[in-house]
Amino acid sequence: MQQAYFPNIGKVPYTGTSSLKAGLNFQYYDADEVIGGKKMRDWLRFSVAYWHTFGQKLDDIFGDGTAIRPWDGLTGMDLAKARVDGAFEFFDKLGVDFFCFHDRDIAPEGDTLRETNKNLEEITDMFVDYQKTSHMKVLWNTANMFTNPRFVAGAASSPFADVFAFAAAQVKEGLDTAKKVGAENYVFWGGREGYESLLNTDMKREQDHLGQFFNMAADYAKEIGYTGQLLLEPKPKEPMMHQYDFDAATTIAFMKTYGLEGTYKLNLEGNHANLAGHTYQHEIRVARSANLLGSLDANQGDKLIGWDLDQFPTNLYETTMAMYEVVENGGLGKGGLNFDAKPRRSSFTPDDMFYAHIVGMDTFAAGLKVALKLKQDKVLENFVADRYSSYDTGVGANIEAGKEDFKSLNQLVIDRPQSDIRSATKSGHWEELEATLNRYIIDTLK
Ligand code: XLS
Ligand code: NI
Ligand code: NI
Repeated sequence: MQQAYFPNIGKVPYTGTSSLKAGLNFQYYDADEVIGGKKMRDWLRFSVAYWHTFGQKLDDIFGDGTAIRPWDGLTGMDLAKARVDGAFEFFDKLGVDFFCFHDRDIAPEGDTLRETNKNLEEITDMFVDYQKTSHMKVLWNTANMFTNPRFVAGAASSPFADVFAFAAAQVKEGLDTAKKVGAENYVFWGGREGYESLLNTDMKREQDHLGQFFNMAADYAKEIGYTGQLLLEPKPKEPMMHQYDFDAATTIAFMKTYGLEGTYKLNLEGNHANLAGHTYQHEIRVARSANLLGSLDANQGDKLIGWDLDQFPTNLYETTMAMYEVVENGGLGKGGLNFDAKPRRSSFTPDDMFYAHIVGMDTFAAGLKVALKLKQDKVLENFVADRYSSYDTGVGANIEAGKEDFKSLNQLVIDRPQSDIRSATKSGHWEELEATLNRYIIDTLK
C-alpha cells in the first residue's frame, strides 16, 4: 500500500452496546463471535459494492455529485489504480471479507472491446496480487450492460443482433474474470432487459433470446471450468418500464421455461422487492421455498420516494425478517450480503463511507441475533404448526396424501351448518405476533 487514503480512520473495532451513541465502531457485529453454531462473519458474509463505494459521485437527476473522495482529481487508469489501493485499505479497516464489482466499475472503456478488456485485466491483476496478501474474496462480479449507449434497447434482449454479440463477448470476459479472481458467484442483473413500449417490441422473441443467452453463458462457464454459482437478480423496472426478471416468482417461471433451474439461482435485493410491491422477506421466502436462494443485495427503499434509492439498510424489522429466512435456509451457502447501497447525497465525506457500512452491518448483525432467538424459542414455528394442524390428521392428512376427491369432500361438508364450520377456523393473531416480535427485538438487543 503506497499511501493511506483514509489516514484518520483505523480498524473499526467491536465495542458492544455500552454507548448509546453510534461511532466508528460496531455495537452488534462481532465478526468472530459464534452464534447459532457459526461465526457471525460466516452467517453474514458481508460484501462491499465497488460501484457505490468507490465509483459513486453521489449525484442525482437534479444535481451534480457531492462526494469528496481521496482519489478526486485523478482520471483514466490512474484513477482506476488509485481506487484499487483505496478499496483494499477500506476493506481491511472495515473488516469485511468480500467485495462485488461490475467490469466497468473497475477500469475505463477503450475504443474497442479488446482495449477495454486489456484495461480490465490490468486492474484484475492488481486484485489478484492484493488477494495474495489479504483474506479478501470476490462475492460476485457482473457485466455492466446498461451504461454504454449500444445497450439503448437491451443487451441479450436487444432487437439488434450485433448488440447480442457484444453482450456475449462481454459476459465471456466476465466469466473469465470470475474464474481468474475466484468469484464465488457471477451475477446477471438485466438492467435494460425489458421494454419501454409494447408498440415496438416483440416480447416473445426478446425473452427467447434472453433465455438462450443464459444457456450460452452456463455452457461457457462449464467449458472453462468456472464453478461459482450463476445468479439472476430480479428487478421490476428502472431504467426500463418493465423488466423481464420482474420479481422472484416471475424469474423462477422464466428459469423453468428456459431450462435454467439446474444452473442458476437468485440474487435478491430489498429495494427491488419494494418496487415490485413486495417485502424483502417475501422475495427471500419465494426463492427459499423453490430451493433457489443464492445471494442477497442488502439495501432498503423509502416509503416516501418510490424509486431504487439504494439506501443503506437501517430497518431492524426488515433485517430481522430477512435473516429469519436466511437462518431457516441454513445460511447463504456461497452467497452473502452485498451492500448494494450508497450514502445519501448529503453524506458526502469519506468517513460517511464507513458510517454507512457500519450501520448496515450492525443492523444485519442485530437482525441475525433476533432471528436466531426467535428460531431457538420456536416462536413462529409453533404458531404456524398449530395453525396448519388440521392437515396432520383426519381429512387434512387424507387430502395431502391424495386420498380424497371432490365427491368425498362434498360429502363431508354439504350438510354442515355455518355455526359448525366457524369452529374449524382459528384466529391468525397477527397483532399479538407483532407485539411478541417487538419484545424479541427489544429484549435480544438490550
Ligand atoms: C441495480 C442493481 C445492480 C445490480 C448489479 O438496481 O441492483 O446494482 O446489483 O448490476
Ligand atoms: Ni438495485
Ligand atoms: Ni443489486
